[in-house]
Amino acid sequence: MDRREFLKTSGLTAFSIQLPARRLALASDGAPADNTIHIGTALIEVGPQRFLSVTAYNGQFPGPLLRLKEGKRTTIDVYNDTDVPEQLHWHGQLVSDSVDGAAEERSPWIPAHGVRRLAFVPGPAGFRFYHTHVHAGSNLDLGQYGGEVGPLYIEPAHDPGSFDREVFLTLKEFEPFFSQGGDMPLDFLSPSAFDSRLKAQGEAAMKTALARGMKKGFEVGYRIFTINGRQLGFGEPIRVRRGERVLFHILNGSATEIRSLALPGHRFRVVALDGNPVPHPAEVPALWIGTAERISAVVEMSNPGVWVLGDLDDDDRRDGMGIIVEYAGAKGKPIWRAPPPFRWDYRRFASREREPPPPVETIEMLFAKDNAADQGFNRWTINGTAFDMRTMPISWRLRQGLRYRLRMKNASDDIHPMHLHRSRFELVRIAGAPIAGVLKDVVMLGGYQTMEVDFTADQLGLSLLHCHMQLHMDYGFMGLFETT
Ligand SMILES: [Cu+2]
Repeated sequence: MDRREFLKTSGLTAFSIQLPARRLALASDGAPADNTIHIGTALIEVGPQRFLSVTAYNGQFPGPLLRLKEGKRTTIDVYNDTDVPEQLHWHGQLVSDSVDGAAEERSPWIPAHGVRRLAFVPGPAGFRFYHTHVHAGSNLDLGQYGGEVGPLYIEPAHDPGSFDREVFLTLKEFEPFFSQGGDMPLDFLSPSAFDSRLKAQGEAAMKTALARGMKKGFEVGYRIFTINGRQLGFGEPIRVRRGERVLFHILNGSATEIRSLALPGHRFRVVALDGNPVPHPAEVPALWIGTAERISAVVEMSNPGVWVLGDLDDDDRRDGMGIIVEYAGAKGKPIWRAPPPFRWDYRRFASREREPPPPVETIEMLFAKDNAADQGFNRWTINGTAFDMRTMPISWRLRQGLRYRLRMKNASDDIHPMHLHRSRFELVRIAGAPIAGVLKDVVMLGGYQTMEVDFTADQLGLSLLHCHMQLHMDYGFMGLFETT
């Protein structure tokens, strides 16, 4: 279904079930919901007198921090005040496919100018988030290119550890544009070894395409970069005191980008990845965060001054990707210093003892890029097939309660943040190297590398696997599991 067809169909649907929104919301039991979200156009001030018009949650960016209690059932009314049907996805939570918020899983739409009441039991505990799950394709006003991203924290039954306070940071770019070819950082992951067969395959495909006179497929770039919706230097700094331990919950809310972050003169003690406590908390000088990944890290404030907590990329930091950290009593211009060379390695946080149990089955997946094959956009395939949005076929059938292994082979030079809905997976092998105990819902798969992850199919129904880059998922990089 292309964009026009989609709007035609969904427009009809929306028309037939428009109105009366408020009555619908109260229909179930007459009581107001625990939380309310309004999807609508908002003006957000990202810099001095620089206002952007974007679709957002409750008129703000990021959306409101939702704090839910693990295991305590909650209700949320989601009003859609726009002209386009919406899906609101509860990223990282183990909820049913009717609530999860993905059309591919047959979650009902939140109709245009309509409302849907959602009821679910939040979990697991930790740092999650919520975002739109609408197909954007070539329309940069739709999907996660706008402002439909918000942090969500599920209070654990037990105390997560010692810190003095929490700071939530949402990283997000605005004013997207298309270009032919991009400049994504590719050389920061460890292990860094390429698989020569995947490389040969990917390079041959690219060579064939370019020999046919094709240009490179479209990539997305941005003009504005923000943390919590504000460019570096605009808005309030993070005010700290010497000796304080600050727990940062950092969300990469980007539609397509991988981000990095450093705070000169300080180190991050990573305690959780994607909201899940890591077996081996470890200190690092910088963070690398794939699209939709989250990192929770404690910083001990032991170096008084005024500092820039910012992206390692000079251009992106200049365009706003940073926030000032200011010690009480400190004065002067905020200081940025690049950290020492450093590679991001999930194994640093892994268990040293654990042996992952064997799976009942290993599911092989080959990811490939068909350069500029879809009206100038790269088409993405899993095992040779681009996901068909009209038929939304089921690719893999699973039995409930069994442990499966995904062997994901990347025959492209891009890094793909791979996301599995309604589940958490354990990393078991990265580019041939073993790893155990790190639970995630998004993981960066390196260019021309293979990664293996295990998960237990404990959620009945449909679960979507996809690359979390909007541009990749919209052009085929998705697949569906059904668990019975
Ligand atoms: Cu991708």
